[in-house]
Amino acid sequence: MKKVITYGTFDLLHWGHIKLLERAKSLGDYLVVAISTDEFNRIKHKEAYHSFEHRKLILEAIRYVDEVIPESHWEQKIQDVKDHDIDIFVMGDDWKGEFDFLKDYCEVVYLPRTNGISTSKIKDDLG
Ligand code: C2G
Repeated sequence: MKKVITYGTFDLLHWGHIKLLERAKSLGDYLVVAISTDEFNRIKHKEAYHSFEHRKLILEAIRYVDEVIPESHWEQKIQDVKDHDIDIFVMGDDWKGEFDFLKDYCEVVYLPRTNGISTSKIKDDLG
C-alpha cells in the first residue's frame, strides 16, 4: 500500500483544497492529512475561522482522506514520515523546495496550486 501525506490548515475548506487532496490521493492508496493545530496556526501567524476539531471533522468527511493527524510544530515531518510509513510527501507548489530535506525519507511532490481561490480571497470577498 502506497501511503501519501500532506499538511495544511485547511480553513474555510474550498475547491482548491479539494483539488489538492484529490491529486495527492491519486498518487497512492492511502492519504494522511496533518492539520495545523490552533496553537501551531498562531506560530504560522494564521488565524483559522474553524477550530482544529471542526477542521478535523470536515477533513475526515472527505472521500480522498483516510486519516487526519495534528500538525503541532514545523519539526515533526520526518518523524511523521517514519511513524506512518509514508512513501510520498505532497504539498502545493507555493511551498516548492521548502521540504526537500524529506527526500532522504520519501518521495517529495509539489503540485501546482489552484489559481483563483484561497481562504484569504474568501475572507476578502465576504468583507
Ligand atoms: N492549496 C492549493 N490551492 C489553493 C489553496 C491551497 O493547492 N488555491 C494547497 C496549498 O498549497 C497546501 C494545501 O492546499 O498544500 C493547504 O493549504 P493551506 O491550508 O493554506 O496550508 P498552509 O497554511 O500553507 O500550511 O507545514 C506545512 C503547513 O502546515 C502548510
